[in-house]
Amino acid sequence: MARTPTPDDASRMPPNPDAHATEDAADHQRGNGDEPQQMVAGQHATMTTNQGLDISDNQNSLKASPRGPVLLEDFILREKIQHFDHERIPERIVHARGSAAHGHFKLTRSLADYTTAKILTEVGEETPLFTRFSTVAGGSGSVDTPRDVRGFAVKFYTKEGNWDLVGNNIPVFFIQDAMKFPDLVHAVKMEPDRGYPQAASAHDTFWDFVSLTPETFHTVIWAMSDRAIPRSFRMVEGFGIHSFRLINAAGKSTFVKYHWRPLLGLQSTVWDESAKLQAADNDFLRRDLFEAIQAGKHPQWELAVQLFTQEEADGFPFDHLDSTKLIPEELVPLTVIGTMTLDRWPDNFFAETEQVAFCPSHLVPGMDFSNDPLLQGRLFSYPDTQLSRLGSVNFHQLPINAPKCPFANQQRDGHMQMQIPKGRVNYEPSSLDPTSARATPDGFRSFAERVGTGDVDDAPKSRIRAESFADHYSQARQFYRSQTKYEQAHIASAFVFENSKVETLHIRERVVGHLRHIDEDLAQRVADGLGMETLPDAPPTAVPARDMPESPALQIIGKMKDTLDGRSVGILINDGSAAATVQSIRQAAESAGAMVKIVAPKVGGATLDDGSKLAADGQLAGTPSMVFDAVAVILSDDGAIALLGESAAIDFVRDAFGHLKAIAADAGAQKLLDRAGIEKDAGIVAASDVDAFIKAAKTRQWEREKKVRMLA
Ligand code: HDE
Repeated sequence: MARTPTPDDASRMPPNPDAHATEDAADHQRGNGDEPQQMVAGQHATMTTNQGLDISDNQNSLKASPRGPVLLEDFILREKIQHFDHERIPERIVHARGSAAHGHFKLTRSLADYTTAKILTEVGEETPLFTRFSTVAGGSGSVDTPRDVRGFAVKFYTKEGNWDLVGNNIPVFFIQDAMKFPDLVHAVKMEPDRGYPQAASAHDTFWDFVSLTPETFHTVIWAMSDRAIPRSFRMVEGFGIHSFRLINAAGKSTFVKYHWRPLLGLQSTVWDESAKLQAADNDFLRRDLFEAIQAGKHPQWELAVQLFTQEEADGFPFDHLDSTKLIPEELVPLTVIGTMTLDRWPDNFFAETEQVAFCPSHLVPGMDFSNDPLLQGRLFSYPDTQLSRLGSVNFHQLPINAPKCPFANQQRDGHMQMQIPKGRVNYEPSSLDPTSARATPDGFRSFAERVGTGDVDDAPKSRIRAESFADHYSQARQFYRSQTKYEQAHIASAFVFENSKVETLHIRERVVGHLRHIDEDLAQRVADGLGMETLPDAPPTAVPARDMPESPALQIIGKMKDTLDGRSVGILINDGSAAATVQSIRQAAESAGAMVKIVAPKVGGATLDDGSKLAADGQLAGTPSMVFDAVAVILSDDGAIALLGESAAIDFVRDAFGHLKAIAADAGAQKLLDRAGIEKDAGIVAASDVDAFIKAAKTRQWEREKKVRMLA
């Protein structure tokens, strides 16, 4: 019986010459024949099974007859389906949703006085790295823009081994002791009986836990600030949070805190924008990072350090071992020591972004830990979780995790061993193989800290929280009072929003009670926003808040840059739009550093007034103004009238206005603005005044906010 032709017939065509070229490359990669041969996906001209058997038909399973049962014998079908069935691995228990990029770090200032670590002493050296940004609470398939802390984890492939700086975009953490981490995470994740909310802290269990755990309040107030709703991963700061140690050649220890500062400046969204972005584009931050890197706009961060001695730490008004505290920049200034550039998107999301395994105990000689009890717990947790996630003690052999310097020891075997160690010697000491790996005096040494001095008290062992950790409110107060009035309003509103989702009244009351310790005005605003008749009592506290000097470095607005560099501008057009105006706005925005996208009712584009056809980058219904930093609306009279009946067009301008963005409009577009009820202000400019538009587009119109939103 004649076989029905199938699409696979095409794949039986002779392999193309390019495929042979890549096959050569694969052969080259296989080395001189000594190493095990590995087929790299996509680098072989013909399709094979996992055993290297050429496949002749990738469309049809093997059947007893054309309409008969499929045969168990069909090992090709079984292999394919079985591999597919096992594609997923457990997602990270926290930070499941992430996006990453390759890049490098270049040291500009040596820390040789403080450390022997080559990565921090060899000025001009470029160290390859891999950086993963993440949300914390949501699953791997959740959204990019919930209110949440962002992970900021960097793996430096140094000459002396991998150094992982596994930080967050907020410089403090919710809890002081690793013992509380599973409780914190259980409380913030979806509730166990109902399975929601996904990726949100606005629910009873989170606020129940934090309101019973006063140490969380400093980080909670950061998480209620606009830091938790960033505009882009490219525009977040990063913090190692804990104090670490640097050790110099003389064995002297200096404490260090690490800070990443984005060269594009900080930038946040407003909450309504963030919430709408979750519908407009689940992948907003991932797409933003990908598109910027693909466009050659490689994001950069300065690495800065705060260095301090044990004696200086002894004089701080708080305990530097307490991760709920930061060291204000005014107390210990930041020294910039180098720059990170992210310039390459991973080739494969699973192999790299998903399988990368960070751990704070990945460090190099010249570095060590502090006694921060949160850090100490992390040292256990990360390698432990990699075992359940990646399934084998050999996860360090995965290409994304393997050091780029030589590594050797007598650890052997285990699931998925990828190496083939040679010889008899798998132990040490040994004399049979003089080339087998030995310890070296130059290797990693722990700082010889003495119990009874410095950080470590001479005291009986106990399960006790140090008294020096007891002040839970002073830095929260300092943070709140250091914000601009706009940011303070956002914080108060975030508390109101989140607690309005809390169904249990006494939890809401407890939260407001804590806020009274931080700032009475904040507590009152939140109580009003929640519709409370009276202010609840503040809970008892061992250490009442002290007033600390304001620290403008804690603001976001103060750290935003008036720039279009790395930002995006959307231009809404329709048939008949003025070609010259579209062109002049596009040119000006691009030369100011922005990426420009054309939005039209049809993705095929629109015919402009000069008869030319301009293709759209996005269709109006799927490209709302949330995805831009500023918008221009260029419409003919007829084009505008056609859009008055299109709510996506009205929303385009209304949302841009509500999200405090600059809008350039020509005469036609004014009809749309009028329909949307938009009043003119400094951010609404004539499309002909390109300079005014670019100036307004570089910032958000904070003064407009009181007109568009009832903030707490
Ligand atoms: Fe993590 N954390 N964490 N964490 N963390 C994980 O490790 C943990 C903490 C951070 O992109 C897990 O590989 C404990 C602070 C980032 O792959 C896990 C404690 C900070 C990432 C884990 C903390 C972080 C993680 C889950 C309290 C900022 C994502 C998957 C003692 C300094 C890394 C994994 C990536 C991931 C444990 C607290 C940052 C379970 C026990 C503080 C950026 O091991």
